[in-house]
Amino acid sequence: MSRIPSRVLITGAAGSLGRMLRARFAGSFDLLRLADVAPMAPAGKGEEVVPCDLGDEATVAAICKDIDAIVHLGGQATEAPWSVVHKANILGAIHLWEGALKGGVERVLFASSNHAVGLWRRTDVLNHTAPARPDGRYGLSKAFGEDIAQLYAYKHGIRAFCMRIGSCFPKPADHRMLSTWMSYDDCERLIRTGLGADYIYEIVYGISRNTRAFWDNANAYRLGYDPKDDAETYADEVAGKMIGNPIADAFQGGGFVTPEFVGDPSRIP
Ligand code: NAI
Ligand code: 15L
Repeated sequence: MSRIPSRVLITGAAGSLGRMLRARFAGSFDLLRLADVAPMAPAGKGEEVVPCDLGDEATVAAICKDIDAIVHLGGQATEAPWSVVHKANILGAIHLWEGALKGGVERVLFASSNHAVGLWRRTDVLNHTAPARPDGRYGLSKAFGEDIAQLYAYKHGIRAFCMRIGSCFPKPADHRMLSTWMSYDDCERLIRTGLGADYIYEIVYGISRNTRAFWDNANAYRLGYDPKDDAETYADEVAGKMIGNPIADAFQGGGFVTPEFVGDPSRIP
C-alpha cells in the first residue's frame, strides 16, 4: 500500500523545474525541504532551504534525513565534460540513493531524460521497456540514474519513479518539441502521480499528451498520470523550426546527438 508523503525533499530546487514545483507545492506537505548548490529564495512557511553540493556525501546524507519522498531534479542538466557529469550526476546519484537508504526514505522520483534514449531513431516508438541508448555523457548519466534507482528499489525497497523527461518548458521552442514537450501543469501532474502511486520501480515518459509523441506513455497512464496539454496547440508557432542537421533531425535526442558525432549514422540500427 502507498500513502501520500508528508515530508518531501526537492534537489535542484534553484533550477527551472525546481522553482516551478516549489511554487506549486507550497502548503501541500508538512515539510518541503529545498536543496541546491545554487542560491535559493529564503524559506517560507513549511519550507527548509538547505545548501547542498550533490558531490558531497555527508551533506547529501544529511538532507535525506526525516524525509518520506525525494524529487531528485538536481544535477547537470545538459551535456558537459566528464568531470562535471561525474560529480553532479554519477557521484551525486550514488550519494543520493545511499542517503535515501540510510535515511529510510520511502520513494525517489528521478528526473531522468530523453537523452538516456536519445540515439533511438524518431521512427522508433519507445515505451517504458525500451533499453537505454544514450546520446552523450549526460544521457549516459541519466541511464545510470535509472539503473541505480532500480538497484535500490529491488534490492533495498526504495520505490523509484524514473521520469524520462522530454522538454519541459513553458511552451515548445521548435518542431521537435511537438513530440517531446511537457507543460508545467503536466509536470506537476506527473510528479504528484509519482508521489502517490503504488509501485516499486517504474520508468515513465515526462511528456504531455502530445499528438506527435515519440513515446508510448501507457505505463504512466496506468499509474494514474492524466496529462491535459498537447504540444500540437503550438504547431503553427514552431512550423519549420527544424534543427536543420540530418543527424539531429533523425534521432530522438535532436541537438544533443550531433556534438562529437563521428562518421556514418547508418551504423546505428
Ligand atoms: P536546471 O539546470 O535549471 O536545474 C538543475 C539544478 O541542479 C540547478 O539549480 C543546479 O544548481 C543544480 N545542480 C547542478 N549541479 C549540482 C550539484 N553538484 N549539487 C547540487 N545541485 C546541483 O535544470 P531543469 O531544467 O530544472 O531540470 C531539472 C532536472 O530535470 C535535471 O536533472 C534535468 O537533467 C532534468 N531534465 C530536464 C528537462 C527539461 O526540459 N527541463 C528535460 C529532461 C530532463
Ligand atoms: C534535457 O535533458 C535538458 O535538460 C533540457 O535542457 C532540454 O534540452 C531537453 O532535454 C530536450 O531534449 O529538449
